[in-house]
Amino acid sequence: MNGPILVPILGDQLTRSLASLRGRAKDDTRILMMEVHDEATYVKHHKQKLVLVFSAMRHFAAELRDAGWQVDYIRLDDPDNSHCFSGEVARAVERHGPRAIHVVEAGELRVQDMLESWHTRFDIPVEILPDDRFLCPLEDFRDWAKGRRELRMEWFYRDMRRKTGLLMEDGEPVGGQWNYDSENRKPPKEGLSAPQRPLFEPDEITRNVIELVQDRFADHFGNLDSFHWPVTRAQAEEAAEAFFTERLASFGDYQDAMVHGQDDLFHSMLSTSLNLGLLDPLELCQRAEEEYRAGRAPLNAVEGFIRQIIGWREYVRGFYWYFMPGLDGANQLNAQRGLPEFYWTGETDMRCLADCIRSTRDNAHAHHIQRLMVLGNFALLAGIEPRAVQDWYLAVYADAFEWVELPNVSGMVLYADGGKLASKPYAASGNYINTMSNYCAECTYSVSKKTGEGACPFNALYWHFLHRHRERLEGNRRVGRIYSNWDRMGEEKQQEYLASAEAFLDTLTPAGRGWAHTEYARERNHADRAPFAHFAIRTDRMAV
Ligand code: FAD
Ligand code: DLZ
Ligand code: SF4
Repeated sequence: MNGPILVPILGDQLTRSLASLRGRAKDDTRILMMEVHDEATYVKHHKQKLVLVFSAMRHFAAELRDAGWQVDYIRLDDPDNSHCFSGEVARAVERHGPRAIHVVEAGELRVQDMLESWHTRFDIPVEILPDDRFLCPLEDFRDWAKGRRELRMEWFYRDMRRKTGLLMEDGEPVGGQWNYDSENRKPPKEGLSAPQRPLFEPDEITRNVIELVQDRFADHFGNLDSFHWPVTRAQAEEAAEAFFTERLASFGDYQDAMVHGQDDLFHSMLSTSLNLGLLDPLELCQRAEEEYRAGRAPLNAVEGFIRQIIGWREYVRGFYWYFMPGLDGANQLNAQRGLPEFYWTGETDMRCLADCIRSTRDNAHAHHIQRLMVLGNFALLAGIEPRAVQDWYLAVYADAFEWVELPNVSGMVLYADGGKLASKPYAASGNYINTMSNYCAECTYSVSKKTGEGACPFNALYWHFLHRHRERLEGNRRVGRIYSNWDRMGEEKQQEYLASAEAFLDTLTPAGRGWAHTEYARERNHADRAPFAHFAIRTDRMAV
């Protein structure tokens, strides 16, 4: 075949400087973008996430065409659509007889496996290019990780600061400290509220997609009325600018705060744009640093924001590829309980959970501490099966892609990796939620009551969790000493806690499978997952 180079661009590769486009001649390139059912349903994504991905893809294709590129755009309602990536590439190969395929590596293993099958399947050269939109190449992460007794984000982050030069002066961290996290845990003060972020009204392209999603994915979770996500780079830049000038200064102080009625608080709400490729992570961090240098935002806020991006975001991506396949099947705490149905319905008297689920349903978003210390903490303490939790997080958040969702859920929240990502489980009783939010004051449960009727369920669940994992956790230097409090309680009190937790757990109704999966998707997705013990280091996947 001697046709043009075929360049498939996936839904989270919406970047004009993508490696597969850089330096290519427009008249010798055929871009392929595909809306396919398989991707929309491998978990039943939130309706807003579907609209976001399809609308951003359509806008991006229009921009590429305006810039003179030739784009084959396969819409979901195209009658000939085969509804899977490989099927659409096969049709494009038929149409254009390309002499090669150039594609940027996928963000997740499931899709990467497809790309790697194309060479054999189509019998033409397939060049899979590293995704250099991330700041840490995968082989750098591997070199950093291999041989270390334990992996910790903080050490990785310091190297990333040195490498990028962000907030550095003469080789030292600005302000003399690497990390100002201890200043970033302020409880919300009475009446705390943040400026409204820009809300983008759906244009005609987005309205068409909303109709399509309402029509075809009506049984997916989530509310569509409040769709306001940025769907173009220009909108994403506007959203970023509003964050830098109006909310960044308080980002650090209230990073861990939760306020009923203030869904975004001082968070950037930029994860969807970053993950789709509409914004560049380094540019965002440089822009944040500018606010600090100009004296408009304090160091704790700017360092905290930069750490989330060049630290956590890059770290979890490296971690994902380092431990895949295997991480998705990890269950070191042997958690077996089904996901409670209220994660989908929001019907629970626990006000903190109900509010976080409401925000998730209305916005396809909840901020970090809600995901970690309310929704995640409950799943950890109640012993919910990791795959069910992974599927939920992957489905319900507009920013969820497996490379970022899985390490956060499996490692940070559930400790299912046995402590590879986090040095201790983030387990907390109701006291933490009460300190960091205004949820408890109007909850049906009493946060100060420890056991029995009307007691906050987190209190008994906390001790139940620690008790049942004593063997594993007692030796952990960050958790071990809590057991002396437990031992001091005496048997009667301990039994009250355990009985209270069990009585509560008995009330939970597990969710039916239909919430997260279409009939066949779960079997297809989980059928042959590798055991976690495998700990594969996929050198073949590491970019060179
Ligand atoms: P901000 O609070 O403004 O933070 C700035 C940016 O830092 C974010 O946009 C994001 O890109 C990055 N960031 C912050 N924390 C993390 C983190 N822990 N891991 C990776 N990047 C981080 N983030 C996703 O992008 N997709 C997910 O699927 C996802 N799943 C998560 C699941 C759980 C259980 C937890 C605890 C966290 C998850 N996160 C995920 C991380 C974090 O919650 C979101 O990135 C954040 O809430 C997005 O909102 P924001 O843009 O306002 O973030
Ligand atoms: C998440 C998603 C959805 C819902 N739909 C599509 C799609 O139709 N076409 C596409 O190219 N990408 C989609 N995506 C993103 C992919 O599922 C996948 O998560 C990323 O490409 C990462 O590998
Ligand atoms: Fe949540 Fe307990 Fe507070 Fe109710 S009392 S909001 S359940 S932490």
